[in-house]
Amino acid sequence: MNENGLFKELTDSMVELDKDLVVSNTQKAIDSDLPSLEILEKGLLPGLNIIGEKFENEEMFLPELMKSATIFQEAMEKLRPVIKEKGEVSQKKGTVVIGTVKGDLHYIGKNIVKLLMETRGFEVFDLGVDVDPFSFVKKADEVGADIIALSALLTTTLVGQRDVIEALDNAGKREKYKIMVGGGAVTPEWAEEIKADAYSETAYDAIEKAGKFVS
Ligand code: B12
Repeated sequence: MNENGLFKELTDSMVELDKDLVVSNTQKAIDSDLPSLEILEKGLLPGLNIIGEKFENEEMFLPELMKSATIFQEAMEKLRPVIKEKGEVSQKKGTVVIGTVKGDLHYIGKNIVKLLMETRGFEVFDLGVDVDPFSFVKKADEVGADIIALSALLTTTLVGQRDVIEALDNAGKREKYKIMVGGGAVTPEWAEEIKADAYSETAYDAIEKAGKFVS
């Protein structure tokens, strides 16, 4: 089977929520020496996007959404070591504090950004999900971060990104850190409105921009 066929099979098995097939298709793609980031971006993530659309159209419901996240994590167990192994092992480039903002429990995208940043030599402190603004500021101060990276997937939690920027402003620390924002709900307009230093639609773009901030 050609690589597009393999990616499609992977996407389809994700949408069908067939855990065993997703895991075996991921392994098949790895064994076929397909680039690990493409396995992620052309195989697994399109599947999650379709599931998101089906959820929106009420063709799938919360239990299926939850199942998709679990299956995705299983596939990542296979893919993560390959991404790490093939990533550049470079000198430490900079320090990042990352997290998903208050009220938001989505972490898949954040974890991908974290993983790619680590493979590019960043030291990443991950605060997890549902993180309040002051925890971001506290951790960034503690570790001397260069960048604070804020993920938000819900339109209702976007404000959490602005809250972090305001908390920094109020503490007179805004200039100390570059603020990167991303996650499904974020738009370039929103990033501009809250005066974030960078917005990225993909994890790959995020590491390119992060690299520029510390070079
Ligand atoms: C899986 C999933 C869940 C899982 C999350 C599991 C987990 N632990 O993460 C569960 C089941 C828990 C869940 C719950 C809910 N979800 Co949900 N979920 C999704 C789904 C299907 C996939 C999300 C995902 O991981 N995408 C894949 C990742 C890789 O994409 P990503 O996060 O956008 O990340 C990429 C970029 O954005 C970027 N990036 C991400 N973060 C960052 C950060 C920075 C700094 C940068 C630079 C870049 C960056 O890099 C990543 C890789 O390229 C989406 C649909 C979709 N298409 O996104 C809905 C979706 C996000 N969920 C939605 C909703 C409504 C909910 C619930 C409210 C449902 C409910 N009624 O309870 C709850 C909310 C819970 C909460 N308080 O957070 C809606 C949001 C609508 C909106 N705009 O507000 C979506 C869009 C589905 C839909 N179409 O309706 N969800």
